[in-house]
Amino acid sequence: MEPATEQLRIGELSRRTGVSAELLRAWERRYGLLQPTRTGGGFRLYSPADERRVSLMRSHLQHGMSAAEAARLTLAEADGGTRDDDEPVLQRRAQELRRALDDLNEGAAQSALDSVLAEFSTETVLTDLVLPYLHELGERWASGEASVGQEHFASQLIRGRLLGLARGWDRGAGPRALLACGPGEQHDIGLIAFGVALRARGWRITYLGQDTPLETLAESARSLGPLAIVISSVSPDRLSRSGSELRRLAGIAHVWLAGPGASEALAKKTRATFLDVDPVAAADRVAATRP
Ligand code: B12
Repeated sequence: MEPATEQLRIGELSRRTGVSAELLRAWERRYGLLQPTRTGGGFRLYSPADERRVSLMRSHLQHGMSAAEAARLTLAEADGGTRDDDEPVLQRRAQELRRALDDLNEGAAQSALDSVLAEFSTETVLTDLVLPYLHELGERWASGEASVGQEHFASQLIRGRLLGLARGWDRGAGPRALLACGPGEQHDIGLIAFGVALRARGWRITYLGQDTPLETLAESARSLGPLAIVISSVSPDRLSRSGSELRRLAGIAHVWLAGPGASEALAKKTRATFLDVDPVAAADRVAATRP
C-alpha cells in the first residue's frame, strides 16, 4: 500500500524550514514557489515538494542571490529544467517592461507597470524590478547598447510613475523626513523610491528634489522641524565639497547620506549617518529611529 503523502499546515512548514509564515506566503504570492492544496475549511496544505523548494530557496539566498534570482533557480531545479511558460510572473513582467521601454512605447510600458503593481506589492516592484532594471539600463547605456534617448525615455517614465505613487505623501501625523538631492545632483529616482517606502511606514515626506543647495535645505529644515534629513547623491565630489554645510545641517536634525556618492568616511566627518543599503531597506533603518 502507498504511504499517505504528508501534508503540512503553514505553521509546521515554517517550524521545519525555519522560514516565517509571512515569508512563506510572500514567496508563494510573488514567485509561485509553493503550490498548496486546501482543506475543506480553506487552510493551505503543503507537500514534501513544497518543503524541498523552501530548502532550496534558503540555500540559494544564503549564497547571496537576490530573492527573485533564487526563486527562478529553485523552480527550474525543482521542475528539472526551465520552460518559458514556467517563468515567474515578475520576470515576465520585467521583460515586457524592458521591451516596451526599449521601443519607446509608452502605452505598453504603462500597462506592464499597471499589471505588475496590481500583482505585487509596491516594494517588491521597486526592489525586484524597477531598481535592478535602472541599474541594468545604466550598464547598457554605458556600453552603447541602449541609446541616450532610450535611457531618458525609460527613466522619465519610471520617475513619473513613482511620483504618482508619492501623491499625498506629506499628509498625516507621522514624523517628517525632508528629502533632497545634493548640489548639482540630478539622479533622484532612488530618493523618490526611498520616500515612497518611508511613507509606507507612516512617515510624512517633504521632497525638495534635484540639485538642492544646502543653505535652502537648512532653511526648510528650520521651518519644518523634520526628524530626519536624507540627502542623496551619485557624485561623491560635489557632496564632499559641502562638508561644512553638512555639519551645520546635523545641528538641526539627524542627517542621513545615501546613494552611490555617499560614504562612511564623509558621514563620519559631517556627523551624519551613512545609509549604505537599497532604498527599501534604508526606509526600514530610518523608520526604526522613530521615537
Ligand atoms: C536614470 C539615470 C540618469 C538620469 C537621472 C534621472 C533622474 N531624475 O534620476 C539623467 C539622464 C538625468 C542622468 C544624468 C547623468 N548621468 Co546617469 N544614470 C541614470 C541611471 C540609468 C539610473 C539611475 C537610477 O535611478 N538608478 C536607481 C538607483 C536606485 O540604483 P543605483 O544607482 O544602483 O543605486 C544603488 C544604491 O546606491 C542605492 N541608492 C541609490 N540612490 C539612493 C537613494 C537613497 C535615499 C537610498 C537610501 C539608497 C540609494 O540603491 C541602489 C541599490 O538598490 C544610472 C545607472 C545606474 N547604475 O543606476 C546612470 C548613472 C548613475 N549616470 C551616470 C552618469 C555618468 C550621468 C551623467 C554624468 C551623464 C552625462 N554625461 O550627462 C549625468 C549627470 C547628471 C547630474 N548632474 O547628476 C553614471 C554615474 C557614474 C558615476 N559613478 O559617477 C551611471 C552609473 C551610468 C553608468 N553606468 O555610467 N542619469
